[in-house]
Amino acid sequence: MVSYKVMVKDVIRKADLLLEVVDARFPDETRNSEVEAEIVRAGKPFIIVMSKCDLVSQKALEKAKSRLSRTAPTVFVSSKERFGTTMLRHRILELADIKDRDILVGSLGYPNTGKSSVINGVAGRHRASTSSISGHTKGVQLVNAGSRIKFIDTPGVIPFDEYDEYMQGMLGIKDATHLKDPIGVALKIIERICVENKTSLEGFYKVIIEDQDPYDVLELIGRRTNCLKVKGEVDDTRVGIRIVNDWQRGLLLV
Ligand SMILES: Nc1nc2c(ncn2[C@@H]2O[C@H](COP(=O)(O)OP(=O)(O)O)[C@@H](O)[C@H]2O)c(=O)[nH]1
Ligand SMILES: [Mg+2]
Repeated sequence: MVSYKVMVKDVIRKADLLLEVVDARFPDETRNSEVEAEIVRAGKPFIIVMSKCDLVSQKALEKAKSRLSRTAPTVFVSSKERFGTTMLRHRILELADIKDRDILVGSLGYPNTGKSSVINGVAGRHRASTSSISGHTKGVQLVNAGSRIKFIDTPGVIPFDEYDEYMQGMLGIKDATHLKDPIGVALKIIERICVENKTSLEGFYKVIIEDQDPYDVLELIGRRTNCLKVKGEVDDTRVGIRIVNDWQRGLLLV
């Protein structure tokens, strides 16, 4: 198997411009500094695409954008609610600045961050057949996106064993029931949401959060959702799995 590093380098070398697709719910964790450094080294322009923006409050989005745009132009996209893709197409044409041929745009990012959805959104009705590029790792595809743009869609660029279970849970790569520590992942999710948009968690689980620590919030949600053991104490594992599930299904807004 070709290593992800080889694939990343290869895509960066071939592309005129790169998209780094991050999950807007946790953009800092889904950025990859190694990938960014490699793009800069190759002297290629890149755009940070914050995907799944429908799951994030305007305030949190703006805050993240002001941080990320110090590194590269940053664009918001929601493939679900179909916004941002026209803007992204426009920025691609502007930044690549290639007039005499199609622009080849590589998309990179962790698995499940929304790369394929973003590409489909930009391609829209132009989306033609996809094809594998020979010599590439399985799953790398060329997608025709109509006037002047072609995408290289890649599978997740980071190997599974190189990031921890917390990332696998947050990204939805590993199903909640298969996590070794669903409680730990649930606590991270609670922590994340409480910092940015506590009211969304309160509204969804119908609880009131003051300044308890994440574990107490988990217990609170456990009582509220009736995740209890026979003796009446909270079943932490069950409520943990439930919270991770709700997060992975895009029900919890940041
Ligand atoms: N809520 C929401 N979910 C999205 C959005 N874009 C993608 N998803 C979901 O995220 C998951 C991964 O999307 P996909 O495009 O396959 O990601 P990829 O692995 O990076 O190519 C799928 O379940 C999508 O339905 C979005 O804009 N909003
Ligand atoms: Mg994909």
